[in-house]
Amino acid sequence: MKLIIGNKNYSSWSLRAWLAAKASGQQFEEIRIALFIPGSRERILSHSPSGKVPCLIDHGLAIWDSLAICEYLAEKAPGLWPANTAARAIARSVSAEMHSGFTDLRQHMTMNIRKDYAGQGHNAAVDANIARIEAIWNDCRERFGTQANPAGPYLFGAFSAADAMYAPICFRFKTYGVRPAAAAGEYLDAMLAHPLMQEWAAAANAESESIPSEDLYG
Ligand SMILES: N[C@@H](CCC(=O)N[C@@H](CS)C(=O)NCC(=O)O)C(=O)O
Repeated sequence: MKLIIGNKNYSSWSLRAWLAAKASGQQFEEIRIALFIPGSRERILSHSPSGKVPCLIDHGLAIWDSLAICEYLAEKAPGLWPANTAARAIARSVSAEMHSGFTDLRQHMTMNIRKDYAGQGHNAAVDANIARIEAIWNDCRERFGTQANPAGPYLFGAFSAADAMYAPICFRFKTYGVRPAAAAGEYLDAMLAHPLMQEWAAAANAESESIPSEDLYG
């Protein structure tokens, strides 16, 4: 398989698919295309019919869109979603809510791993998004995380596709200095300490390109 991704510092959708692919245990070749420079659109389109990253290629079959990629990988590696039916239904609900929502937070707190924008990006709508995310994390940890088999520090115990979907939020909370209380805060710490998150962050820090329009606060 090949996974087409964008800049690790900025491309939040790429991070989701990359984490899911790694967590699935499947071997894949990573093809990184720096976004928004001359030629990048053509390069992405040579792999991805939507012109967007991420895109997974498996024996010539292109699967685009982060959530579709998670579902495809989960068919090969069923452990990517929780085993329990109720937990799996809620994992899919919170993943779909992430995929289709939180537009204010995504607009004003773009993923930018290299920056320290503590205190920036807040308005009433962004703060409502943050409150909803904290509520989701607390609810998942309380209802499923601690009771899952296997238990673990992630939303549904063991690391799942739902954690991959919320991973960019964790990097955003770090950049913008958002610190949730209680179980949500412990979940944030566990995610930021995850070896794959650290591997991605190290690669983001080593990237040389910057996208000025994404460096929102200088
Ligand atoms: N809904 C898509 C969003 C994909 C997306 O917006 N990708 C951005 C990068 S994070 C992209 O490819 N931008 C390049 C462009 O629009 O030219 C998904 O879940 O994969």
